[in-house]
Amino acid sequence: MAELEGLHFGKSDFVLLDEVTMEQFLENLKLRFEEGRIYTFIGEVVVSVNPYRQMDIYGNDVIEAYRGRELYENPPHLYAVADAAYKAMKRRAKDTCIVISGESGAGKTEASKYIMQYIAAITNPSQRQEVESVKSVLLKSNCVLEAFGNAKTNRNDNSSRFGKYMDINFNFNGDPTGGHINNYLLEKVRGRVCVCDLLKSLHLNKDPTDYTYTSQGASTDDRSHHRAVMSALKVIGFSQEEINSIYKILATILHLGNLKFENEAENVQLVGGDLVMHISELTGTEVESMRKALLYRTVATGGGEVIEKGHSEQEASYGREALAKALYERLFGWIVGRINSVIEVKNYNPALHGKNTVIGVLDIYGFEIFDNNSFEQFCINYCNEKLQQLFIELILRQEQDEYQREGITWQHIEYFNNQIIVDLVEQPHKGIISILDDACLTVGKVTDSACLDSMNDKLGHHPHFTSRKLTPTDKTMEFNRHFRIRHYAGDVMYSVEGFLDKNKDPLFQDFKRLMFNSSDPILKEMWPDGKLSITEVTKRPLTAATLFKNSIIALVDKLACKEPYYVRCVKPNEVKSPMLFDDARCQHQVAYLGLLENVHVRRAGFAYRQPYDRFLQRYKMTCEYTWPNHLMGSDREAVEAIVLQHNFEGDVAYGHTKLFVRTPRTLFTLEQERTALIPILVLFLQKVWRGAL
Ligand code: AOV
Ligand code: MG
Repeated sequence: MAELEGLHFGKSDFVLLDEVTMEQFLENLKLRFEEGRIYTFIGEVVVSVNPYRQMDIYGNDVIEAYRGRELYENPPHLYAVADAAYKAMKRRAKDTCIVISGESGAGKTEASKYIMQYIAAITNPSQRQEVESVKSVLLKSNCVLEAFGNAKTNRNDNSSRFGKYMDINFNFNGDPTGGHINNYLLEKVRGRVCVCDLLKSLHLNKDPTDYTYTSQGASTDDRSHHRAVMSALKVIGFSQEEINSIYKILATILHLGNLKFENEAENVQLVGGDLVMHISELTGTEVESMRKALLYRTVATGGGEVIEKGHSEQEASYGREALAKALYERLFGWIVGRINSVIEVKNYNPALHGKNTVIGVLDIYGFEIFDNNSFEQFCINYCNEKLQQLFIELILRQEQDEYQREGITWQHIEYFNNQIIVDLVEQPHKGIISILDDACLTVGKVTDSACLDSMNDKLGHHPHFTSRKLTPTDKTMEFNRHFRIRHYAGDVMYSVEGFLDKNKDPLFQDFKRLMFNSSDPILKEMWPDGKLSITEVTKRPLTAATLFKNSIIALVDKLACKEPYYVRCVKPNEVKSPMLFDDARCQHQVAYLGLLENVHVRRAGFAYRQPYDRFLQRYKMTCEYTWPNHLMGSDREAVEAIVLQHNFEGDVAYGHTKLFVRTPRTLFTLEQERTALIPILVLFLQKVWRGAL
């Protein structure tokens, strides 16, 4: 079932382009998109274009067609990559990972779901109960995490506001035995949007005295979505008590949003007493303690004395917002932890069960450039720099390793190394994160713009950093408000406003203590750090940026020791249209995803490689020494005979186990010859069957 697509569908692998230029790349991508061919290879990398319509290419028949086949035997597809990762894991006991990247709305989360479905479909043929239940939890976890962590943004109706890395563990049979999910930087600011969407779909009663779910009046869509989330929660193993607590926390977040403060004779007061009563009931806390935590904070004076300090109206609103966001973040973290506790591999004994191998699937927010870019975009784009760095390193390293293993000389390729930008952000003492942290640790009031000054001082000469102060002629930047990073994907201007607040842990210890003392054991479990009293809180918690940096470094370490497979997603237009291929938008993505470099690297080395036995199997009919009878000694000798007969010696290299082919054209010629021979072959076989030969 080789893909012998006519010119009509363009080239199924970009390495087959006549010339590697942006024009040709885009032309091919566009042609394929318009013909409904949304996937194209670059070697083993799959480039995907969001079709923005339901495609009939994910059914069981398609899964069967890809199962256990080699990459080049079928048209490009996510299933081909999923199968390659699975085969490597199973045949060679390799840990592998599938990294899915692309910008918001490019189709990463959908791709990750198809990949998971494929892996679930091809494993556990004997239908063992325990394996089936691991698979269903892994699949259902997507639904729950999306319900809690996705929101509508202007770029994607179902945007993941968190990054997700899921490890799936396999036993020696290649069946899934468990898994683990890591989540990254849930965007708390958008938390309210997620919660509101969720509550709407759960149709939580608007009456604050009633936080129970009622489906009356909900639309069919809402009801079925609610049913799906509930059933997923139950399949995963959440108890009714836990589900109740989840609802109560969601209702709390909603009600906190309605809470208002007013200034009364210098003192800040709550407007209306009912709401705070409901909130304390929902959170299992005393009304008086809740009221106090909302209006005052406990501070330790220099002399070790503890005093209560009344909030200003602004501080009170700020505290309330911080509490709502923290409740949401901790709830999300707790749900992920709870799913992990269900799917974690238990009682695995390598001596007994063989090596436990892993396939990791990474679906993380893509590079973001908005009109106004803030702390979140800074973190997200830093994460993409790190992943790009890994991509460059692994793709090149993997090639080099293979050439070395097979005893073939490697020729070095130049590429832009974005390490310099990674350093700009993360270098200790000098990088942007370190400067931010210093500003946050400084006692007294440090403003965002003072922090920007400090960046200017320390990073003034950095080729990838600019601010208006440094280049006063730059009209695009407001004085003292913006800085610009020249990312590998393009220039992004960040507004420094709010950076410090978002980087600090904004939540008053009083709230943490209050939640820790909740009579709801599940809520209490989410606030272990509330155990400390104000005098015990001496060490400053790590800042948001540093925590994020640490988690991304840990992620990169995890990925770096696995054999990587890549899915690079492209968003064809900004209007979610299945028809429109916006050339300028696509060109930009192809450029920053480094896809042309990828093709160059792939072509500079050897575009194709195949084990001798496979190559022989496929092309033996094109050579008189190997067809109809194999007259040579070893497979390698037979392959040498095929190469010689076609005069391809100059274009190939012989590895220990594989044949390496430099230009795709060679393989193309063989493929064409093979196709031309097939009808003759069929005639020949028919004659054999009829006894005519
Ligand atoms: P993202 O994960 O890359 O964005 P999604 O995977 O959520 O993007 O895709 C966005 C939307 O595009 C989906 O809701 C679908 O409507 C459509 N779509 C994507 N892939 C397909 C496909 N293969 N077939 C049909 N429709 C598709 V973000 O999470 O915002 O970075 O943060
Ligand atoms: Mg997503």
